[in-house]
Amino acid sequence: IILKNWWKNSVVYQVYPASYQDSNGDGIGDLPGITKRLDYIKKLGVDIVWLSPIYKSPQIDNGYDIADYRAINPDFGNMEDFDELLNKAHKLGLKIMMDLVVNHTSDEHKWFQESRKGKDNPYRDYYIWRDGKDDKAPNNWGSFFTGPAWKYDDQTGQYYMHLFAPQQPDLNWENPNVRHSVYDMMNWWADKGIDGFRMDVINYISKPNGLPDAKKASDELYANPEPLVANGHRIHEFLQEMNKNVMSNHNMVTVGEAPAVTTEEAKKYSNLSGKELNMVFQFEHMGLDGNKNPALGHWSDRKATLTDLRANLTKWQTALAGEAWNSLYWNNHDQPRVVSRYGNDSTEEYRVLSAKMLATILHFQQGTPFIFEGEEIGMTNANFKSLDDYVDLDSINSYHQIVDEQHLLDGPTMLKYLGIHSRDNARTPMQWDDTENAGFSTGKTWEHLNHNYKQINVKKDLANHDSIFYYYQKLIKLRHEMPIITDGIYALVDGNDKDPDVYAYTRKSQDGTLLIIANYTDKELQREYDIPDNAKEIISNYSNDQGDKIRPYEAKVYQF
Ligand code: TEU
Ligand code: CA
Repeated sequence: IILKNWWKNSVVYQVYPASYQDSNGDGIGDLPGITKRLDYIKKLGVDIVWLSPIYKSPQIDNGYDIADYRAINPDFGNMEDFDELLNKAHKLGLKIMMDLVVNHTSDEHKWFQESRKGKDNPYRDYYIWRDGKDDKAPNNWGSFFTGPAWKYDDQTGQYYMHLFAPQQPDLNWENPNVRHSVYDMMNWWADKGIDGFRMDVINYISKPNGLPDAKKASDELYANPEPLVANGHRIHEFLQEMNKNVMSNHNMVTVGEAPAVTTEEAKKYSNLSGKELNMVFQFEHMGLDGNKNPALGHWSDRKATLTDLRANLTKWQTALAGEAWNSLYWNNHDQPRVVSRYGNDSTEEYRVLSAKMLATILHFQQGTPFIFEGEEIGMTNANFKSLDDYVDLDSINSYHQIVDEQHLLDGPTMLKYLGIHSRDNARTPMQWDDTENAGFSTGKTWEHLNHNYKQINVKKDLANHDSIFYYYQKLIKLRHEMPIITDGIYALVDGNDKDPDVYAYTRKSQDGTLLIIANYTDKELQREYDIPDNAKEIISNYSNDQGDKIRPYEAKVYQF
């Protein structure tokens, strides 16, 4: 039988293929490697595996630049390897969620190769081509990866739009042929048996009529197009059309990556009526530690306060309740490691405690939790010391723009900020054991390992019953067993919105109450909450509960 809304009490595990497990010694993770590790993923207890892009790609942006949507990147294997992965996953009861990157393609995609040939090529209109204005780009937009959002192409004397790298031209969603080509491709994967899609920057696909200039601050080289391209005027029409053509004909789960999405917009995207997506990734809780100067974006060493973080999570919990569905995440391949970011990785004791504390805060909320590879063992930021250690184009471009071109920061400061926020922090190879290259590969790895793999690895966590791994395993099991974690109404404990140090909230349903208490600090605190005598502690990162005394990073959940 097919359970309706099965994704509501599911937990997703994200695999970044290049960094998970190398099977042939070339230093790059691959599909046979992932297949080999599915038993491990099953042991954690998750329901769905989201694979970051595995398609044929020149890998300018690690696969988010797709050259062929129906072929596997040769470094990762071939289609038989994929079929094997899918088969084994299904045998284990795991679902496979594919990454769908359709705001843009690679410039090596055959649609773009055709498109750039001539103004009357049948694929011309698959992309966004415009004449320049007075020998300059058609508008003032900047790319999210620095530089302008337009590239001049000699062959036809026009510019094409690229919100990301120049090798990632934006598709023209105004063209119905583009839309139906995408739906056909999605159906092709669905017919193959995959179980869902994570949709890359899906809320950027509808561009504004006339492509007007965006507002630009005086110290910015280009204007940020995000306010104009996020949640554009035709976005809901496009997603409803996609839903009609694809999702409604298959039993699948969808999550849209949606930067700059508000709760009001999210209620449309992920409405329980099911006309568009099942849920979106919102970004507000990832923006709380950004730089106050917009020209510096997220490059900063500011810490997010609990007050801001809690206010944001609470806003999303309450605004969507009963109307739409939340995704819940601390990490992904674009974000620094949460234990370094919102937790404390300065000592082994605090690393373990704070990783569990953050997991507790997230996993008792309403929504579908996403775990990024390595999060379940508390992997930390790599904090590379030299620019040469970085691979991510956004990190390298940003360094050159901010330090060399704009002189907004000196080199050492920018390096410090890269150590805190670079996407490479998430992308270091998975730490399986304490042997050479952490058991990830026998060859030279495409991205440096985190130096701490001898202390932090899967083997060690599996051998210790108090490990972060087993804590995550328990959180997932509780979600599967207790409907209240899926259905319960979320509320902050009275007055907790003013507590700078402790996060305390409840979930309530006809099954009773859950009270979640989490100390966000390394201080020992004293707090009194109303807890009936018959309350049972269902999970904690400390043994021997001490009641009103809440120890550093202590997290505990009572049921009554
Ligand atoms: O990320 C989109 C992304 O990084 C956004 O956060 C964007 O940079 C932001 O809106 C700017 O304010 C996705 C993928 O997750 C990422 O790995 C890709 O590099 C990117 O799209 C392009 O495909
Ligand atoms: Ca390999």
